[in-house]
Amino acid sequence: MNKISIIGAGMTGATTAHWLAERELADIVLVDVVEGMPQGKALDLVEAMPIIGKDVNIVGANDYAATKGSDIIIITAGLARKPGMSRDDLLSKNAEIVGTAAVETLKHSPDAIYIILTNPLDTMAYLVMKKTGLPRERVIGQAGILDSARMRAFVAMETGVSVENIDCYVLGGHGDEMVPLTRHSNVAGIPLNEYLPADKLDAIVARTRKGGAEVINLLKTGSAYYAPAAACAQMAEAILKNKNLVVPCAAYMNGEYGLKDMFFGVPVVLGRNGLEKIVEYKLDKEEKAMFEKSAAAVKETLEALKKLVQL
Ligand code: TXD
Repeated sequence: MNKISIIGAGMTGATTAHWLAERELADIVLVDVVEGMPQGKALDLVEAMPIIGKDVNIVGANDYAATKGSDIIIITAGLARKPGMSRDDLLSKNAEIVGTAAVETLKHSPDAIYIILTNPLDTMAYLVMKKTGLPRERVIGQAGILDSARMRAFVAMETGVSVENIDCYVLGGHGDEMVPLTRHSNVAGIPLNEYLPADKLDAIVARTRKGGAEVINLLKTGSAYYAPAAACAQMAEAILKNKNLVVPCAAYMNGEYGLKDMFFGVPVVLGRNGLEKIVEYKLDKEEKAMFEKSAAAVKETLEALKKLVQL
């Protein structure tokens, strides 16, 4: 059985364990600093397995030793946004938590592939790669699957068409400047900008960009977790089953899309080596301008990180 360790057993961490267990994909370890909480959530999940008929071992722990020999490490540890907070407000605290978690878990799982969730996402993924010295194939950030799924859900609500017929691609940084690509998104093959009138499409794009804040403002106590966790589970499955699934993820850029030495949301091929390949779309002038604006926002947070942490 494969093994997946999730660092941070809060809302997204525990929900990722839930989605993963349903897929019967791997044994799962939940790690958190809060005593008893990861153990309690793991036990509760174990007790659900007879009901859903999945043979998965799930344990909780307060130390990294339990993560030994993991194929995948998912990092969700850190603070989440509250109403009025930007993702960047989380920077200094989360850099400390995520940096330590990455370095410590690698000692127990030298072959693991890392999926990063903690915000500010693109910057935390960069931190993990630099702190661990891992090649870019093995550090991937989750953002684009979620942002794209939100857009797909909004298109489904507008059109009444099955979510299965709707493909959307939201690229760029995981912030308000994210880039929903309407020309490449489609309903059963028909580009969105042909399928929907401009005003409806504009409203969907705007709602997608603010998708995270919309949920936070409703919840008031934390941020979204069902959809982000489902996205993580999809990434883990694509990797462990070597699916070569093309999905938007935050990847380390090495000249693709004209960007270097930063993480950015782009379509990637996910397989057993982690990031197998970056897919490059041909962008028009307008799309390029949106990419540049989003990249500038990511670079700004990255500069702030570099002032805080020696990398
Ligand atoms: O799409 C995305 N990338 C995101 C990112 C979608 C949703 C949430 N996103 C970010 O993930 C969010 O902004 C946060 O930075 C993280 C975690 O969000 P979550 O909603 O799961 O937050 P919780 O419920 O507060 O859980 C965080 C847990 C909590 O139980 C802490 O006790 C724990 O992290 N924590 C730690 N665990 C292990 N080790 C250390 N050092 C540690 N510090 C805190």
